[in-house]
Amino acid sequence: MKDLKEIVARFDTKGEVAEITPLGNGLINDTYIVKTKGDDPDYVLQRINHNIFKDVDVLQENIEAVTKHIRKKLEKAGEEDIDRKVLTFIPVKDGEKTYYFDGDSYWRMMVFIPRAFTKEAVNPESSRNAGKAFGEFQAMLVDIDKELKESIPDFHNMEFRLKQLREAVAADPVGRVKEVQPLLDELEKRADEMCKAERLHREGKLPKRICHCDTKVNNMMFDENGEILCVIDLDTVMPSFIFSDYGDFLRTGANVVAEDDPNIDAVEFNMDIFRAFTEGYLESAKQFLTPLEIENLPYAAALFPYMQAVRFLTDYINGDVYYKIQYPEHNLVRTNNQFKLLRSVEENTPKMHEFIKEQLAK
Ligand code: GN1
Ligand code: MG
Repeated sequence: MKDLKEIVARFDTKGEVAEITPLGNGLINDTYIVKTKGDDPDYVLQRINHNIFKDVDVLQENIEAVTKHIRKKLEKAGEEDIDRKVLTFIPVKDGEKTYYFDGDSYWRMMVFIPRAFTKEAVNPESSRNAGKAFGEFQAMLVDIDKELKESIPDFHNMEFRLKQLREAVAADPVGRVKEVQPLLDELEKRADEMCKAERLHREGKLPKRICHCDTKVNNMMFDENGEILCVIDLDTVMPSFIFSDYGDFLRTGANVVAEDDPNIDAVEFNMDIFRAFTEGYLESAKQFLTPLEIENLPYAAALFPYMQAVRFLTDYINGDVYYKIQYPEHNLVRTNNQFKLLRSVEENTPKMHEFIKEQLAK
């Protein structure tokens, strides 16, 4: 892998590269682990998907501001092992920027966190910890002094996502609309209700806060004892409704199967995960959440499978231009999976409200 070694050489890293191999299964960027010889740290190398992150300066400025702010908070709190609790980005040699442009692609590097693991599935205990961790992540960023920009404009804006779907349907570039019409009808039926957050925001009732916006289960690092070390994949950290982080975790964590499992009958929303995660999240986030935000947590649990179904279906109709796919129907399978999850959330909504009420009364 000569080329990748040349990229690595542009960054101000320590040690001599031993090997570079692919890492993880993100749908957007290309990720590698860079192992070094001896005791020097290993690194993560990423090719940033520039089609999606159009402004790499904004992207990296956001990430640097957030990681620096969190580092300061951890130091102030007297935490140990801080290098494993927040990501460290490496500047280029003789420069300040934390990315390198090779004339074609944008690259960045961070320190690989040793003895840490990601998970593709969670149990109630790790979900409770995850809830706390994401609540703490949001809480730590409440007083960040830098104003973050949207690294992807309108990323979790439901009205915008529906507009994209409707444009794709009108254009029908690869002739797939006919086959998905029943799904489109189901999604349209719920469209108004699902755009509630945008309306509340316009009415001045719902704030935007700094959120992670990609709180998939596999975006958390656990230590050898199953404790959460930190939250990773910070590309989408930006101002959003807190629903983003609460809802997107449940979308992945509480689905009893993977988001692309083709066995749609098996898809179900796991209420044990919901209860544990909500308990953990409220524990750390109750301090800053408004009553309206709390009241709408069940809405957030529905919003994210819905939004993801809209996004996957839009990509399917557009001919698979956004998400990496492994086979031609992949985005359709993902859509059906997320829609089934939404139905399961809808069935459980009254129970969710009850549970949250109980939690607040405690
Ligand atoms: C993408 O990068 P990754 O795979 O963690 C996507 C998320 C989706 C997710 C669906 C920038 O996340 O918004 O929820 O796929 N990220 C972007 O699996 O679009
Ligand atoms: Mg990821």
